[in-house]
Amino acid sequence: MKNIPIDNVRNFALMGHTGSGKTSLIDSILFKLGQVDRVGSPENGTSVADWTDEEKAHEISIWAKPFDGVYTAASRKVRRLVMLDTPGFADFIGQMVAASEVTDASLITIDASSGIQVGTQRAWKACEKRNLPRGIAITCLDKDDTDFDNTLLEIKERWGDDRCIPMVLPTSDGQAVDILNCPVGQIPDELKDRVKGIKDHLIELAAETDDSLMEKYFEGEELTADEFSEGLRKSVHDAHLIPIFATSVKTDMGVKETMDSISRLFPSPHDYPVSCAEGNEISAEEDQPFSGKVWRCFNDPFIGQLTFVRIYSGVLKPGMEIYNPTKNQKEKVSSILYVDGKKTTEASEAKAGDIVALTKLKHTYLNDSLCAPGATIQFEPIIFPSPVAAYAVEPKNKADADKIGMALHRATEEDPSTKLDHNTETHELVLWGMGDMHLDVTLEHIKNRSNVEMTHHTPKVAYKETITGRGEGHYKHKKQSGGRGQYGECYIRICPKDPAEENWFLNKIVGGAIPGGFITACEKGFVEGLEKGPLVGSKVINVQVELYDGSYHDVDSSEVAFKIAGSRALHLAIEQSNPVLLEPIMTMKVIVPDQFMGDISGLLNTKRGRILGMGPEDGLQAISADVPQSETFKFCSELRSLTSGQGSFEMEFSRYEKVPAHLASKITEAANSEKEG
Ligand SMILES: Nc1nc2c(ncn2[C@@H]2O[C@H](COP(=O)(O)OP(=O)(O)OP(=O)(O)O)[C@@H](O)[C@H]2O)c(=O)[nH]1
Ligand SMILES: [Mg+2]
Repeated sequence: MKNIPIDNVRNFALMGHTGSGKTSLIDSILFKLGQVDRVGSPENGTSVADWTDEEKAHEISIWAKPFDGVYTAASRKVRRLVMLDTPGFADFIGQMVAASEVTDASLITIDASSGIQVGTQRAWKACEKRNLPRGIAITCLDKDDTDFDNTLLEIKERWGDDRCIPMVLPTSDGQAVDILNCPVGQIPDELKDRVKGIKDHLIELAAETDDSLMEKYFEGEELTADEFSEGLRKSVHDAHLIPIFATSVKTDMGVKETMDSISRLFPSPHDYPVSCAEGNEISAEEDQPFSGKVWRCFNDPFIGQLTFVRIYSGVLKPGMEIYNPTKNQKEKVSSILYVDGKKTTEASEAKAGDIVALTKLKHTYLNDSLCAPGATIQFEPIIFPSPVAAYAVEPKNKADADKIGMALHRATEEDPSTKLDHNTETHELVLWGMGDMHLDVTLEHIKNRSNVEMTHHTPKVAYKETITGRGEGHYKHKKQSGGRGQYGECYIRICPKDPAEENWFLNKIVGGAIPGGFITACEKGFVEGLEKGPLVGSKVINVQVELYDGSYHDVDSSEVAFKIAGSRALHLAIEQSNPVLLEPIMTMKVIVPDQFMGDISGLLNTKRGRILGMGPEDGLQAISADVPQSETFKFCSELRSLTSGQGSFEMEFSRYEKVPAHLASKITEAANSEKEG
């Protein structure tokens, strides 16, 4: 890669609603950068960006991917464009979040035929979080019934008239004008007044970035060309100016002008210092110690482990020793790769602003920091949304049982918005993700990569049981069948235990009715007895057991005999103590636009939800509610369809609660018939 000074690097992520043309724009840009000899398209499977089997099959992007190239702008200035294509589909939000955390700016795409959509708002929100500089490409302007000005108006109404300024305007004959670069004489008559008005407004925005420029402006003095362009860059940097670009990849309109405008206006890594965990600012200087953050890991079937790093400072070269402060491990840089879709190019060095993949790192994983040995620069980890949808998975062929653990482990390690949960109570392997599509794609990816097929079903709920009354139990385990017999007898009382109380076992044996060693054996029997309750065979919790009497035999008593006596006595006692079924309750926070409040309250009601509160949050409404876990497995898809994708939610385990009696009997019957069947 040509050695381009850091000041001339433009690093940005394409973000926006699914289908708004991000990947198509990347394909078009890569063609203009000379990276490919014809323009690829996600539509017909020729996209350089959407190249994986899963992306081709679903015709959407699934993973965030870096691309870069050297661009000679219309001004003859040479810029390096480092771009991240991100998926817009809601299930893959984790990839967009990661990309937005490691780039210096964002280009948000809005399909002119649809306007601002829920994915556009998600992208905007992610930018707001870091006050990320951003521009907006209005795409698909070749489509019927699209109108640049209508979409522009919608954008201005949503995000500010003064701030959202068109920089690349369409002409009535399907061309585009880069208003800052087009010589006045070449501006079509239809746009002359408009361009002048915009430029006047831009001068004001540029002047506002600096007191001395403001003074000049008020005194009627003209800003120099440098003052004007630097002022605009600063205004974009501060997200006070959001440049808007008119594009269509189908008619090749406005793409080059957008690249020129981005090259001119977007920040360089120098303009965007990041803070490390210790609070120090790391600036993108080559002569500073190397530092970087891992934002994605991927196991390439041919190359092996690829660790994608955003470099924040210094220079990285093959063969260098580096340090992973997150894991306190040394690493050695093997190859440094620029990855453009399927194509990889070995680099002799990489520096601040770059997004590269390192091969063969041994201890480094997603969200780890890397730095020069002795520097100990650590960055805050990227916070990913928690997964909310789950599949219980099983191998399709029993012979693959050994392989699925490894394959799932690898997939979840690569994708931070998935989680693997080995539920020891239901004995199920549960894969969590951001929605059914995400889970389906993860299973497809595993099948394509590891040749392991899985089936899935709704996970079982890990019910528990407890008692609501007191009970007594007595069991004498006595067997005489020739040779040494078995003997152990115990008497117990049980009662409900306060969850905060740690002590569940009370030894009230007096006078040596049961010798010490056999008391421990009884205790083991109680522990075993609590593992399988009488209702559905699940764990029994919050029970206090008091052992108060028993008897033993000098010859026949053994640990085993007392363990059996303990476990049986406990079961008898539980049966007398009004056992009840408990279910896990999740606390949910559902976020929806105002107009869906009624529908969501209704939906939560049908799910036995208890609304805890509601109130405004970031222009939307947040409803918090307690919902039994058994009712949450389909909530993700129901919420999406009810709100046309505009609702989102998160949830966490809260506590166990009694299952209402009418449901408990159904669950108990089902569990018993399953046992018998
Ligand atoms: N007519 C027209 N169609 C376009 C244009 N840009 C993209 N498309 C089509 O729109 C569809 C979606 O485009 P993508 O580039 O895959 O959209 P995306 O934003 O990457 O979508 P996700 O990856 O799902 O987030 C494809 O069928 C494209 O061919 C355009 O400028 N004009
Ligand atoms: Mg895409």
